[in-house]
Amino acid sequence: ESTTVVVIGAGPAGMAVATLLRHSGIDCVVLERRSRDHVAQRQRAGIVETRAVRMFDSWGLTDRVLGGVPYDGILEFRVDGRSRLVSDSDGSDGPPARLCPQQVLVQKLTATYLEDGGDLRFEAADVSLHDLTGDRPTVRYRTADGTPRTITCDFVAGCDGDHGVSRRTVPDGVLTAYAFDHGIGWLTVLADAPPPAHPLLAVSREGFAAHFPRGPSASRYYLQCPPDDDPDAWPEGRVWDALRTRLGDPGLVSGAITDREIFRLRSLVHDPMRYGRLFLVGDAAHIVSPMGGKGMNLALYDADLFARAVRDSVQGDDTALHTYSARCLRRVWNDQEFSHWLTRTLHDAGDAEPFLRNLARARLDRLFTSPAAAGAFAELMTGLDPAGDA
Ligand code: FAS
Repeated sequence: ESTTVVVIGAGPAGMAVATLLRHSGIDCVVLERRSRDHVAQRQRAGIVETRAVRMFDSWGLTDRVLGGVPYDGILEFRVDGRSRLVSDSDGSDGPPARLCPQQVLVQKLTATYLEDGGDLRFEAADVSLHDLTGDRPTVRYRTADGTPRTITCDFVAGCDGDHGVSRRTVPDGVLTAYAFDHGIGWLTVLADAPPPAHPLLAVSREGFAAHFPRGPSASRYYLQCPPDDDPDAWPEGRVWDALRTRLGDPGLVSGAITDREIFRLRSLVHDPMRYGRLFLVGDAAHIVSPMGGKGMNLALYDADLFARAVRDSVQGDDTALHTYSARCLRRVWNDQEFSHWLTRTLHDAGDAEPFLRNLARARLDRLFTSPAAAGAFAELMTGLDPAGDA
């Protein structure tokens, strides 16, 4: 069996790559280890940033792949209970960002890909990659009933996240990993509770908290906690008490908690994002802390560059394939820096030692009072900053 591209993973990166390739008339096969139901309900990100919306618009796919509602670009900061609204609109033309939960985007990308005749195989087990430095890589896997299958291709798109098989296939010493641990833990809670009027980031001496919309009747909350804290140490009552205190909202309406997990805020970048005919896309190449909402949006950026590069290559021009890694990494580091700046500012402004706390509060004052600082912030929030584009 053979195809042009084998895509490993059917998350945002994999389904964006597959949909854009299919839309370009390029054959590909998607191999996903989990079931369609499992992938369809995995809830994580919630905002498709302005740049990503305009990327889909440039492909003529907005109406088919984007759900949710337009985002008015207003972000609320609450420092010791005092609210300040910051806008991310930079006045440029074109559609705005969208409050589109990640699982809605993945479901719509999947539906679009299948409507266009795409080949998507769920419950593909034991995927392995071979001959990546030759002209025709081979991908092996087992179907759900255990049948071994082999596919030869021109390229492999490693879209299988941070724990996938793609990056692990690259021999030691080829990739350089740049890792950073913020030493901060977040308890993240999904609840059937009314979403806020605007995404809310709250700074308080008790620690950072946030409240984001996740659809018309669901919310995602974050509570800073020790990195090695145990979710069981956070019964419902404690979660809502801490949120009411840190968000400065004694009347916060609660709801049934549908998911909770604790994770460490960490960042990770692998360079280069390519090995032979394997191209790493999204979390398979880089992890960014959720502060600033860049993880999924970087996956969409990589997917766009890779799909365009393959489209050029099948027409005889490999330039974009050769520059893929460097161009993606330029935006990755730009967004890593933004996420790092926001993570440090919003955590130090709360409970860091006094000198760092005053530095962080000075940064927030600058953001709230200087049009130039607000403009730079808006560029970064929307992803429209030129620095990230090679
Ligand atoms: P994914 O991990 O989403 O997808 C990888 C796919 O590959 C999965 O379906 C997996 O099953 C499959 N796979 C893995 N190994 C395989 C194998 N061996 N064979 C076949 N398939 C395999 N990002 C934001 O932009 N904004 C946010 O607000 C935000 N919040 C987040 C909150 C949380 C709690 C978490 C954990 C992440 C958050 N993120 C956020 C980041 C997150 O959305 C990722 O960036 C995004 O899922 C990346 O998409 P993919 O690269 O497709 O990787």
